[in-house]
Amino acid sequence: MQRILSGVRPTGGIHLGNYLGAIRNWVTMQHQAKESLFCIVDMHALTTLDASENLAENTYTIAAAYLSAGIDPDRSSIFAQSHVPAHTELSWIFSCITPLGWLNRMTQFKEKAGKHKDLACLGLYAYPVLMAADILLYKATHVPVGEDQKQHLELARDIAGAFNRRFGEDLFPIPEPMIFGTATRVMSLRDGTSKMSKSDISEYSRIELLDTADTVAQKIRKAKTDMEPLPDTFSGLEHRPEAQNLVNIYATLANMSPDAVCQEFAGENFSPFKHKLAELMAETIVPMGEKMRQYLSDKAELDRIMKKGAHRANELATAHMIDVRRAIGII
Ligand code: AQP
Repeated sequence: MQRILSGVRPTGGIHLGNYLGAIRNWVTMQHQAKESLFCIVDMHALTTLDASENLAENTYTIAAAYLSAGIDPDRSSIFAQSHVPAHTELSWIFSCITPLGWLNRMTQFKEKAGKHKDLACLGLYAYPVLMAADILLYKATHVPVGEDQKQHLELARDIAGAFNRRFGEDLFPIPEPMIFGTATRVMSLRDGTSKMSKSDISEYSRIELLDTADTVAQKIRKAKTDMEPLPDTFSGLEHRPEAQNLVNIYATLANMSPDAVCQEFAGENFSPFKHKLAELMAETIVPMGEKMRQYLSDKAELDRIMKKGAHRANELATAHMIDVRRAIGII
């Protein structure tokens, strides 16, 4: 792998889905790639920014989560997206070659805009174009993300191809999505048909990386399940989305197959399973949360790490934007 890039929006409540679906994979991949860049995509957070949210604190929290999960700042660049102005410059250039028809297909816009599409901001609609710029600015070859970002990644590939054809130069490599593991789509603990999300109004829908062991246990106890016992194979969980989700999370945390988890608890009700799941989860989450609190108590250190990351990111971006401007004819 030549160069990997990924990011998380600092929208508060970073959760188990962000960790298992994305960040955990980055930790391994940083050792396999020639170069890795992980940004805190604060410009993306503006698309849904709530007046009550503290963007600055959330930005530090995501940086602390990267470090606590095992991203090594001496190996990978950790930085805030807004500290590299070329993201928005390239995004504008891409906006001028991206047909509206491509954006109209984006399901995440429809989900996030909800019933009041006309009131949604332009930034939310253009979000996938900025995401394409995030990736292509660094000529990233591999992008490790959760399943929900697959469509945006396909758009980034289309935009790279469109730019290369329009300006007759292969300036942008076509990035490969890296969506793997048993937790590519961790679902809400309250509704097994919607994904675990930072913006869900119910805190009981997600396990946050800063949750204590007691909170984790309480959220798992209250997690929605059904009255049936656990079957001896995963396929026996058909039409039971909440149970499927919990078994998948268990399998990922314990490094087991979902079938092996079902075999272990076959015929039992959810109570002993949930008890063990809460323990497993706390073993992963609680030490990470403690490290995050330590990092968060030293913002100067987080600033230093993000400044170093932004320096490297700006170096790559500046060199690449010279080629982009030349290809277009911007003098
Ligand atoms: N539930 C999930 N399961 C697996 N992976 C997930 N990711 C997000 N939710 C899940 C992955 O986490 C990375 C960062 O996501 P993001 O913060 O950029 O935005 P998102 O995908 O919209 O995540 P959220 O948590 O739902 O945030 P809000 O509510 O603010 O929009 C991505 O790789 C994503 O795939």
